[in-house]
Amino acid sequence: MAIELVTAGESHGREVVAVLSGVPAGLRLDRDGIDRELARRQHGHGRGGRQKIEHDRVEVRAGLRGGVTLGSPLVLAIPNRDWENWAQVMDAWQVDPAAAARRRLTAPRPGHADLAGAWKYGHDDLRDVLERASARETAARVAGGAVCRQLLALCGCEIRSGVLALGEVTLTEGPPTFADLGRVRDDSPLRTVAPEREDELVAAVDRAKHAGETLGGVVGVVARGVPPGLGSYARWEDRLDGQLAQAVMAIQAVKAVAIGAGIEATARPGSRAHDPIFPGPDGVRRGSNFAGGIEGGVSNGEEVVVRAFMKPIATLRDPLPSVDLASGEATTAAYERSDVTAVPACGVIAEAALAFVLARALLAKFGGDRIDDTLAAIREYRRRLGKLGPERFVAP
Ligand code: EPS
Repeated sequence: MAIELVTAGESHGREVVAVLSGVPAGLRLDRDGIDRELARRQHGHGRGGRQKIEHDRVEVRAGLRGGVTLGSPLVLAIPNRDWENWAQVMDAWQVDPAAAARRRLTAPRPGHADLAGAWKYGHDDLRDVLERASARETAARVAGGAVCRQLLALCGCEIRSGVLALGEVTLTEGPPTFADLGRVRDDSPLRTVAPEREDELVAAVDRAKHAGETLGGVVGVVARGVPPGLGSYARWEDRLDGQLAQAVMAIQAVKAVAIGAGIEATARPGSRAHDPIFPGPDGVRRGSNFAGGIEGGVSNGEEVVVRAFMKPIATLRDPLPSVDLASGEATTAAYERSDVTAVPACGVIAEAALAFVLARALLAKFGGDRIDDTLAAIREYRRRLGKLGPERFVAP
């Protein structure tokens, strides 16, 4: 049974929820570990007023007994503290339909889901789109990803991320390594790979805020200890790079994803775009990792390297031209409040995306209704690969 992650909840509703099914039984969950991931996601210079209200904490509502997974679906809820301030708006149609009609949002923001969402679902109040399109939903993805991360940690796999570029400032060109991301400090203002240059970036965020602007950027995410053989070339939809790209691209405002040196390699000759294979005393060794740990849609035991490219947030204090969908007249887009940038958070969310996809691929290969069975299958596989397996692959 494949592991699945469904999220639910509106940004200003009671809570956001993750339902994670297919996790093996017998996994001792570290609830504080989930909360730590949630706190990492909330951190970052440039977040808006909402983050002063929310202090995300997970409530595990199902799937756990005595702190250990049962093999049944996990229900992870994160209450929205801001809900109290919005309860009337959220339920206005019940309380006072006439007032609700007057409060309708009808000026879609360019770059947001507002317009296409209103057309698609037939909503005449854009709140009915934005409440679910909001990146608040990523709190649930991070909670689900945190469980996957704990499962992966048992299997010897770790994930890191960091900001590589913000607005016009590029801190590092090309794909990062796991070691590069070891420089990122979660308690620093922007979680960058170059802490010594963060002041420069903090100033850029402040300038953007002053100007009513928003900033995009690039994050790098790297997983180390991924067993070889996850994903498959045999069916296009099983290709690991395709699955990772889908999960990372599905993060709000991400518009491009690269695996390894996927972008840079386009301008190189083939002899400098691939990673030579050498024999070694402890297994097969690679001369480089341009492939980002994936060849033919299959993990090869090297670090899995992903970059996500995030556009600037679409909610602008000085809004762009729009059309009032109630009157058909020209207007400017709606504005309530906004973050200046959420690029540091994007890294944490992308870690969760990798954790989910890698855990799903790992369970697809090794199975296991109980976590001990999964670990035993990985050890057996390591034994089978022997001295001609990847030297980096160390079984748990
Ligand atoms: C978001 C808009 C802002 C962000 C929100 C994502 O929320 P609000 O409209 O309440 O000010 O703060 O992100 C979160 C709440 C979060 O926890 O990440 C949007 O439109 O996507």
